[in-house]
Amino acid sequence: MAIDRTVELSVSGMSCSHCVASVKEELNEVPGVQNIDVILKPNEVSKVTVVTDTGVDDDALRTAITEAGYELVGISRDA
Ligand SMILES: [Cu+2]
Repeated sequence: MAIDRTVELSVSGMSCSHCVASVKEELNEVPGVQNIDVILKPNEVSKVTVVTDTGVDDDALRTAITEAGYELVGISRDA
C-alpha cells in the first residue's frame, strides 16, 4: 500500500498562471513527485503542495523552484 505524503512549499515571486505552470513543469521533473497543487497569492507567498508516495528530496525541490525562477522560502511536511 502506498503511503501518500505531502510537502508544503512556500514560494515567493509567483504572480500569475504562467508562474504556476512554470513551477508545476519543474516540479514534475523531480523524482517522486506525484501531484502538485498551487494556491497562488500574487506577489505574496504562494503555497505549493507536493504529493509523493515515495518521498522527495528537499534540495531537489529547492532546485526546481529556483530553476523555475522563484524563491523557496519555506518547507513543511506532514509527520
Ligand atoms: Cu507569472
